[in-house]
Amino acid sequence: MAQNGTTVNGVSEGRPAMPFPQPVKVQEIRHNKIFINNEWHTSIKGRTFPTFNPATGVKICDVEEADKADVDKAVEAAKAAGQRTSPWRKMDVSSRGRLLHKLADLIDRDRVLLATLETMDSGKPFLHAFFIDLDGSIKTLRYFAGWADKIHGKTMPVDDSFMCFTKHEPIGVCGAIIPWNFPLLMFMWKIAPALCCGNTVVVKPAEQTPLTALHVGALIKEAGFPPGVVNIVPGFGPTAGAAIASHMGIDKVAFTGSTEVGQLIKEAAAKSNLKRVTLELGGKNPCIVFADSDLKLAVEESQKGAFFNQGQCCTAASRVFVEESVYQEFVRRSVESAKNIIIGDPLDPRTSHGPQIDQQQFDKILELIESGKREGARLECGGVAIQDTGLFLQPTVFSDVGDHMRIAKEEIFGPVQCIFSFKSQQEAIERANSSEYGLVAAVFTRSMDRALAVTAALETGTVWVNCYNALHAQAPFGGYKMSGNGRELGEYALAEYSEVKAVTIKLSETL
Ligand code: NAD
Ligand code: NW8
Repeated sequence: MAQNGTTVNGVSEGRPAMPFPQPVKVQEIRHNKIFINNEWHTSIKGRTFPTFNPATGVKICDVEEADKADVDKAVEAAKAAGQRTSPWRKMDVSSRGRLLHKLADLIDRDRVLLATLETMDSGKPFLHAFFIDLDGSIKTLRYFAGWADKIHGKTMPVDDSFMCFTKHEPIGVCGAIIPWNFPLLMFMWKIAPALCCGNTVVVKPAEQTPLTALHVGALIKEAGFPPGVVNIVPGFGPTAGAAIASHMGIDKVAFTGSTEVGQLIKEAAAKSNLKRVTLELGGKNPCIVFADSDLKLAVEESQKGAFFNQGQCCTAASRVFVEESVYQEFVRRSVESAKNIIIGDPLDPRTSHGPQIDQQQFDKILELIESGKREGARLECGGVAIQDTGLFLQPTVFSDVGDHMRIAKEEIFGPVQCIFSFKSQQEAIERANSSEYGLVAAVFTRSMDRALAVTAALETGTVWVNCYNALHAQAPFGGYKMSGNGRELGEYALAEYSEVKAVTIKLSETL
């Protein structure tokens, strides 16, 4: 199955000159239970669920299945650990930062094992897991570790007879519901800001990919976090996930996943205790390529944007708008390059494209590809499964896509790049913005004036100029419109995990 060609996601440029890291042989899965109070628990109902390797279809292991009663137990532990007089709340805030750094050290120590587990459970290529997911996870932890002793309030000048200041306090118990596309990285995006602000957490990994989060449970204990600060409840959405969203003892919930479930979460939060909600949902992200751009760069970056992680990214570059005069050339180069992507065993370091996560997603993608063909888009390459290989799909490029087609409007969450042609800047902006989503956008041009003008007009939470998927722990990430509420990463994330207390003191003496 492996063919020669370029890699899709830029890992090749970033590789050190030393030999590639190799996955380890995993003989047995050590952590497959519910993690509460720094201890491993079996499910109260006595149930387990299997987790599969999407590259082979083989079951990796069974995992203890958390349901509402197990979530209740985890919330009790988190509540106790976050009490005002608890070790976690009384801890010197710099020590909180040191614990987060210690966790980052342990993740770095177990990096090869964690990358291997991530690849086995999610199907993403091992080198991507090693260089992107592990790197991003460690950077996220270290970035928020640095904030732990810098969560400052402000002093407000009022009139002479009052002293008025704010304190930023933890919200309390924070629930987190994690998707399967970046299981470890999304776990860190949730727990790192929550913990640096002094909260405690109850986290539900996706049912498809619980293994790396559970290994990190063991590392959280080893790092020395007090019991109950982090609790992990592997299980399904409608049971464990819904129990978190509607729990009266959870003060905030952070969710990454589908728009439909995002709506359910907000509804459950409203109907229970009005818990705070942050949502990272989907996107139908536009990438605008002007004729004055570096075309080689634009082809490469937009392709990485479309196919990275088998297209299973909320940031996927799924609508590429190319200026008319370079459109044919852009399509030709994109197709040539898409045909060279190395598809194969995700544990093989040469592989840059693995399987889709499960049969349901696979079927949904093929159905959308069929709709694209039916509605008259031009299938340039791919569009089919790789024979007899389960969940592997060929990177697919459609040209001549019309804005009214389903593939132009719906999130596909698979390796499908849709290329459109445009005539004017104004037209490109209007078409880019004509979506209910507003997560990210990219602009390719050599003119910085144009880049800034277009950036100002785009209705998205992130705009990348002459790059794609350029995420950093320091920069806020989140959606406009139906792509979500709130921001993760960066200083902005701290506001999502803090309550603000205004203190006003009447002064009896003024001079
Ligand atoms: P999903 O939204 O169902 O799953 C995400 C998480 O939510 C999982 O942990 C799941 O167990 C949980 N969940 C599911 N139902 C729930 C409920 N009723 N209450 C609380 N939690 C619940 O996503 P999916 O079904 O795995 O994928 C469907 C589509 O969602 C994909 O095709 C894609 O379009 C989108 N998606 C987006 C992202 C993203 O990063 N934004 C990630 C995964 C999926
Ligand atoms: C957090 C994340 C990153 C990082 C680097 C490179 C390529 C792709 C992604 C990425 C801190 C520091 C670095 C990526 C990750 C998640 C999504 C989409 C792309 N993240 N990266 Cl949803």
